[in-house]
Amino acid sequence: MSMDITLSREDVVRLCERIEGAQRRAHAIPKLTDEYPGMTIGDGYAVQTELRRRYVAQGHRLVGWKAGLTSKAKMRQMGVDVPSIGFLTDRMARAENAAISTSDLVHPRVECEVAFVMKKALAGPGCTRQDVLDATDHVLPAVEIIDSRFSGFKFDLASVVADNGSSARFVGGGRARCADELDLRTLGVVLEKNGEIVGMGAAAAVLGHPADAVAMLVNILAELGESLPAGSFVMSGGITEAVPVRPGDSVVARFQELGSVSMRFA
Ligand code: OOG
Ligand code: MG
Repeated sequence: MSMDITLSREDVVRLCERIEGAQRRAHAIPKLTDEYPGMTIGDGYAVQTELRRRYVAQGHRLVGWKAGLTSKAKMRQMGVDVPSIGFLTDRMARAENAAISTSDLVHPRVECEVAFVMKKALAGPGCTRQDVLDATDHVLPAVEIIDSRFSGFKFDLASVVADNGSSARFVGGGRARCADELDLRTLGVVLEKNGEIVGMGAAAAVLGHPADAVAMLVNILAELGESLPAGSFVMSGGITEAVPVRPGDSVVARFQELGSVSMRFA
């Protein structure tokens, strides 16, 4: 994975403004590599870092990070075979059972994920599954609402990284549990939309163990010169394919051992 930056500072800022505009106005834009075919993953992260800097400067609070494209189901669905990371802010969080507006989103999709809340800071390189489990305060079930800003939800890794991994909203809920009381590989989840089962899987779908996805995230953070602070909320990546939602839909993710997370869309 090349973290080399080939774009000029001016181009990074220009692309960041384009992404920020698309996120704010909820309108789709062509993927960035249509104009910059030579964009690297490093360029994507440079744009994402600039986006994070701007949101923080505007008063958004960084609450954690997400790993993406960590399961075969997601990689197959999106045609990308390398995981990515993105940042999460307080403005993206929604309460359990909330009505989530779709008028400020382009084409939202939901996915079920295991979330980790950290009691200790973690820094890479070389972060392992065991390091993650030792630093975890508790795990909880979560639903991520992703929303690519790219037309047709079609992109490549450099573009989706620049768009902060399609991050849009997230809902944590259910029951918080200590990670060492559970087998996080065999933990099952069923995703229901309007009372019908639309996806199911086990958390092992995420890189063999969801804590491995968090370790990978910490190691990518190290390549960006960042670390994971204590107190961070971390989503480990969609277990099943993401499912499109529209106004009027209700969604429940039922996790074995961890309870369920519900929301509806307006
Ligand atoms: C990229 C974000 C993927 C996940 O959990 O795999 C992601 C996308 O599919 O738009 O959040
Ligand atoms: Mg996700």
